[in-house]
Amino acid sequence: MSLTAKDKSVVKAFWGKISGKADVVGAEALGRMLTAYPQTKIYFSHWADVSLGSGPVKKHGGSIMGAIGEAVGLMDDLVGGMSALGELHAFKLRMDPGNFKILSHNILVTLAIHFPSDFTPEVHIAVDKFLAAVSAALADKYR
Ligand code: HNI
Repeated sequence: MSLTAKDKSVVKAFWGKISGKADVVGAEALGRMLTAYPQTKIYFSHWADVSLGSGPVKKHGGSIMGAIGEAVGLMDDLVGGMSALGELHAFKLRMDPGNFKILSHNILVTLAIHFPSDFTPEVHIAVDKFLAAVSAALADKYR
């Protein structure tokens, strides 16, 4: 399912409102994923602490949202623009691509909590589609 011009403009406008809190959102989304979906912890077993609010979770949450912020600027060519990150997850980390859905869900939950008035149903569907497109681009290397 590709992003329409409307989806892209809704995502861009919403991102403009939330980008200042991207680090906080990323840290909470990652921490929620590791807490509520403990099977995802297996990929982070080399970290000293995988709990919500820990140093590595905060730092890595910021990196993830940084990459997603970059993806907002790459919406016309996500597969090309995200190919290096796709290779990392597929070949180096050997992460099960089903996990992209789990993280995306946790990002949506966190956005809804932090931005209740901006997170309208219209924003919800556009951001959901955007995260699915980012995930599909990252998973392209598994094919
Ligand atoms: Ni992911 C590393 C972005 C989903 C497990 N990941 C990264 C890095 C970025 C990143 C950026 C750092 C790259 C670097 O250092 O060069 N990851 C993203 C994005 C998504 C995503 C944008 C989805 C939208 N990653 C996931 C998921 C998992 C995951 C769903 C596992 C459940 N990622 C990792 C692991 C690393 C990683 C593990 C290495 C972390 C480390 O510190 O060793």
